[in-house]
Amino acid sequence: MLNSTLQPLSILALHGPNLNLLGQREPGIYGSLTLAEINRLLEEEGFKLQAKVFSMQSNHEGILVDTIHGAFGQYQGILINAGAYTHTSVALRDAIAAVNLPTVEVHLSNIYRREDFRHHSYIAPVAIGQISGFGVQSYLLGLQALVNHLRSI
Ligand code: CA2
Repeated sequence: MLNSTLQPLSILALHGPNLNLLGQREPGIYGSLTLAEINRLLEEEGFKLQAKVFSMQSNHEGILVDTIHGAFGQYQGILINAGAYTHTSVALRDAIAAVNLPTVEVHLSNIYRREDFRHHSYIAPVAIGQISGFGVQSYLLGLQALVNHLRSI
């Protein structure tokens, strides 16, 4: 059966610090795709799911907080790889809790197989779920999970 009656969704994909360097350094940990390539794959996956994906990256915590605030009323859900701010930022966690938009946390690497300081996420308790360790597939699986969640509420 065609899904032609599905409500179109708008999803914000947020990328945190240093993720603009993807594809240029450390391909062994983070893969060889650039952020632009990941964003294009997210758009394509979104198209299949009838969801429009808007991507944004910043190295600045306050800009990410402002972007999360601005998401309220504009997007139905947030897909976030907060990078190193995952492990440090109460401000990002509070912003996600404040806008109360369903949020999925993703990581390219498996943060639990890495240094101890990466094992704790401030985002996880305010996210509906977390996907970690599958490279670019973490983003695509996260988007699928977020859209499925939004269509089920
Ligand atoms: O695995 C992930 O997706 C991380 O969120 C990536 C963060 C790291 O701090 C988290 O613990 C796990 C780091 C992103 C840095 O990205 C780079 C990309 C290319 C070259 C250097 C860094």
